[in-house]
Amino acid sequence: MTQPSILQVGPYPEWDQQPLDQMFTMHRYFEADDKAAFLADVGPSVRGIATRGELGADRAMIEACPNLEVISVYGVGYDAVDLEACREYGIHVTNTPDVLTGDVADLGVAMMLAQSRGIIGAERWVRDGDWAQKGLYPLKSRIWGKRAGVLGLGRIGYEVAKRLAGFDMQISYSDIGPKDYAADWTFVADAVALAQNSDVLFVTLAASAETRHIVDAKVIEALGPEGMIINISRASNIDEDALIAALSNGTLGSAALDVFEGEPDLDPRFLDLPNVLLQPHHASGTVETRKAMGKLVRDNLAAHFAGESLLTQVL
Ligand code: 8YV
Repeated sequence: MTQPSILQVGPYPEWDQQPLDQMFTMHRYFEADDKAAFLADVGPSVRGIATRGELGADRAMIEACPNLEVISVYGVGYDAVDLEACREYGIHVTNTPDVLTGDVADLGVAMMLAQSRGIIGAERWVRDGDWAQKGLYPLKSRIWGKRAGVLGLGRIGYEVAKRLAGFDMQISYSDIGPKDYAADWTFVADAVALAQNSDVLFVTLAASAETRHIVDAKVIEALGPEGMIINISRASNIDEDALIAALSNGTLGSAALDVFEGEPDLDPRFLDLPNVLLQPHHASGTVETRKAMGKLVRDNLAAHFAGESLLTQVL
């Protein structure tokens, strides 16, 4: 029996590539020089697409694969897949929730600590000899006991809030409604009011057309010159122009970002700002999590082609 053909949108570690190559006929889209010609060539044979989180499947790709049955997303966020096109053509979609939650929350908290205590600058202070030449590193404000806002109390937001509670932070959150599992934390419906109530704002929302630029100039202004924004969700949740303006003119204190519009080619203005910590979209990037994500991508594809129920179905 011939193996199902899968369009592979981005690269995977060897521990995923090997089993995928054994189970399926993999077509490496990301290696093709002429993407349109590649799609025109292999598209008709393709029955599945395996994505990276941020490298998804748009309508043109989906329509170039008329026999497509399933898209297996390597990530919890499936905003890079055109769900409307999938609905239209009856294509199933799966993602990789839960397995990455703890690591994403860990990095978000690490980013907050690094920014608030100036850990990156302090390390440079030691390496560059400033400690010996200039003396002690400038003092920073403490983080424990401060007010944290969590915008989006889903799986990741909840794990962030749990960790922040360990720092005795006063926690507020916004979501579509109060959560019964968040009795110790304060629900604030409006994002501006949440920011007014927060010293640090964590953006942990699943991205969609509705959440685009939910963190806008007003939310940023409400955080104020001592405020900090941490984004471990998607760049589209924040108005980047407004963020860069506020970081430049000091109306926002600082930010720590794991995601960027147009990543990995981020807006070069970020590189000139001393008050932003930049991370290469690697909140889920531990060996353990990436192995679990890769396994889920394969297991969902295998389940689909075996006619079994999908493990983590979006559509
Ligand atoms: C990426 C992510 O998928 O889970 C998500 O939604 O954005 C990440 O885990 C990861 O960087 C692999 O592409």
